[in-house]
Amino acid sequence: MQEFDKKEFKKNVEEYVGVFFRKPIEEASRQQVYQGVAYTVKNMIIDDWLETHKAYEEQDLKTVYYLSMEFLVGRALGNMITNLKADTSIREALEELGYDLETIEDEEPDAALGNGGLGRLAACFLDSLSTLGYPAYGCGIRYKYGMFEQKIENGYQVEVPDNWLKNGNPFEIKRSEYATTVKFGGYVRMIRDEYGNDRFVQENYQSVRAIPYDMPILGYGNHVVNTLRIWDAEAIDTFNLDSFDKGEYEKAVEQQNLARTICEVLYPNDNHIAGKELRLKQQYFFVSASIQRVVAKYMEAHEDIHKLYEKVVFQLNDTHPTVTVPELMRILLDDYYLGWEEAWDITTKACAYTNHTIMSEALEKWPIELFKRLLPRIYQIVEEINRRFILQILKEYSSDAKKIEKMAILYDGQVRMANLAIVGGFSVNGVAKLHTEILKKQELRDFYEMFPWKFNNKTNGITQRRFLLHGNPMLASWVTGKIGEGWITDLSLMEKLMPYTEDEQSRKEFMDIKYRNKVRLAAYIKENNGIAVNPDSIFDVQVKRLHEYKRQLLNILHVMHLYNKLKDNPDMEFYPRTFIFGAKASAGYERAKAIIKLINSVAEVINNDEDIQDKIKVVFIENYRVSNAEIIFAAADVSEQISTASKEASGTGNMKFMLNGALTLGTLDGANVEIVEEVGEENAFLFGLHSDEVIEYEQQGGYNPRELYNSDRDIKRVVDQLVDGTYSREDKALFAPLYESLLAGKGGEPADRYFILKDFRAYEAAQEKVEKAYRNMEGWAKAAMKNTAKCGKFSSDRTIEEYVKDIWHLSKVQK
Ligand code: 26W
Repeated sequence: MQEFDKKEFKKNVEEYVGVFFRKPIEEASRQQVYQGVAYTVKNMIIDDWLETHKAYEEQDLKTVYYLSMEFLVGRALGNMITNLKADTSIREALEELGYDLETIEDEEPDAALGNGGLGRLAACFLDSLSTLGYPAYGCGIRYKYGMFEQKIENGYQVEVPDNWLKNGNPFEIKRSEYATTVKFGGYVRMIRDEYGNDRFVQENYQSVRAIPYDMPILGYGNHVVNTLRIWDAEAIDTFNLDSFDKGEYEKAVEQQNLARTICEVLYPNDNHIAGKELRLKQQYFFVSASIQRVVAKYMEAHEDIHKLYEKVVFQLNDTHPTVTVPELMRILLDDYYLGWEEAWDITTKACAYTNHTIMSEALEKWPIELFKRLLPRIYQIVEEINRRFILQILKEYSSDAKKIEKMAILYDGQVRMANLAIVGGFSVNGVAKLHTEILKKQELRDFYEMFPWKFNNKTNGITQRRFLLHGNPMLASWVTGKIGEGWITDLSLMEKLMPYTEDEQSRKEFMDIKYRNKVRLAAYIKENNGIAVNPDSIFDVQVKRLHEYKRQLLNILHVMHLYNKLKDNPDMEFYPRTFIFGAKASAGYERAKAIIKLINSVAEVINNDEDIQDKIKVVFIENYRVSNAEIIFAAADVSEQISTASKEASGTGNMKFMLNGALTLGTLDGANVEIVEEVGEENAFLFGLHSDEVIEYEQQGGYNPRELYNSDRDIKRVVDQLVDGTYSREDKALFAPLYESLLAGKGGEPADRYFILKDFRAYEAAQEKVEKAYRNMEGWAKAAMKNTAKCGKFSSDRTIEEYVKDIWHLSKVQK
């Protein structure tokens, strides 16, 4: 890349606007200027992109292919400018053109090709891989509609389609030259080839053309550009639509429909499977296209397919891309004519699986009938993998019949994807220490016993480039002023801030920045929600997907309880507090949607009650997503991480808050455990049941919340307020399903399955400690700074280095 030339930059922006929109820049809309800037910035990295890939080829480097149904990358422009280190110069250039950088950045829609944690983790990993200089591809789907846009109407969530491509995507490049064909359905026929070998061919199938689109992933200040390759489907035009042959005509139309639907929309479920046929089509579609391309590319530069695993490793982001295992087998067996053992040796040395959840409703299982009908050849291969695996089980545990029941890949009419992923790869990892332990001891215990060497932990991380450098520029430059800019690529250097926690002036500066970030968020809330919030109040924030196990309900019940106390006792000591929520609920998840409505109803009542004198404010931020998350984390005082212990595999929001100097109020769940290990218990607020206690209760079928309800008047009061019209005057039954979930359960599920009432008093006590701690501003400032100073471990750079060392075995590119 050449030196940044401001004049040249402005000229380029003007030229793009002229060529695309036939307008002088003075008359262009903001969106048009954004397009001009985006193309100009893309142009600045094109040479680096080419050179990076040339270097990979020349150095013949092993590459990781991160296979994921989701990449929640968010906006690209600001991130690229940051990683180009061109922030100041581009800001200046734009100002000379009459625009500020933030306004232009705001024109870009988020690339919301993911639900939540799993997709955002994939995006952080790509950022780290490029910054560290490792050869990597992200492989995924180019959904036409990403995560839905959330509108709140009359307190209810309304889902609006996210048409993120409507103005085009300046950063992508269509690579038609790498298109491949993916086949569905039909049947498999065995034929004998000319050498007398049995061969399997799929016939009478439907096929679609898979077309890759590449997006550049730029490393920080190192000119390394990796690729996020997402696939779109197009119809294959081999049939003449005017044909009089009815069968051919129908087939052509069916194939067109298949191509139209596959990449239409991201399934908006998080931690819950809907078991839809189209989803399995999506999975096979992007996996087959990716693996075919990877093998072809490998063979362009190498002779021996047997050594594929020396240059290629596939990381499966949860079980969603698990058909990688049989698809690679298929290619090796049917296209390269390898024997089973040879093919299995290569496959199991090339695939590795990450588990992201222990929620049983998220464990993927496909009905055999569906799997076989859609993927007949793949199913045959899975059958053979299963047959051989069962023989292995019998050999090792001949007397134990239960083993087969628990471990078989095909069982009870279903294909169990986690079992396939574990058997078909060399590595299984959890995403936080506690999570990995639970996998080993509970969920995957039998597999751990059989293959202990496969199991390992990789505690998640986040990229400080997006969530501090870009999201919180004031704090970022303060940190750089104190300790230099090394932290941007080595977050462990944040430790160097520790001495400043003892310095009064530094504490003042730190809290002053927090205040200004609160003012920034308050302005955002005013503009987007019309609610005025007080930046002097405690900003207490819970932003994440809405799920019962994450216990937004516990948070809002506690707010209702505080409100009761204040009403009873208006003069009680009370530090003003703003409770901020942001969360999307899956479209079909009724209880989650009821919780959103409840939060909004509680907000409506409390925010408009003059008796309260603005001591409590409740805000539900509409359409929580990566772009507004950056603003929210920067402004938080309290980070709510209150999942039922054992349920949150890791959490990554918890790390983003910590980085930005918020104190964790949480359970000993997921990565909270490690956060507290780093920062010290005295700088966090822990409460609630431990994971082993939760697991023990669960094994006994739950606990009895009625007893608590009957014996604790305050608990009874808030629970009753769900159904007495306090928050639903128009319809008392509105929140009855929530009331029921706490006291009765439904369809055999235990009452208060997530221990909300059980943990209520402990949570209240922890909240009281928060208030007390905040009154001591000096102490709070110290603790907040320590959170920032001790967050080094939680960089995704550290996580990636661990994956490289223990699983992928990559080398850095020499540039
Ligand atoms: C099939 C439907 C479905 C969709 C998404 C099932 C499961 C998922 C994901 C595995 C859910 C998910 O995002 N899990 C989150 O992964 C994060 C990254 O590791 C963790 O930090 C979160 O704790 C975990 O909930």
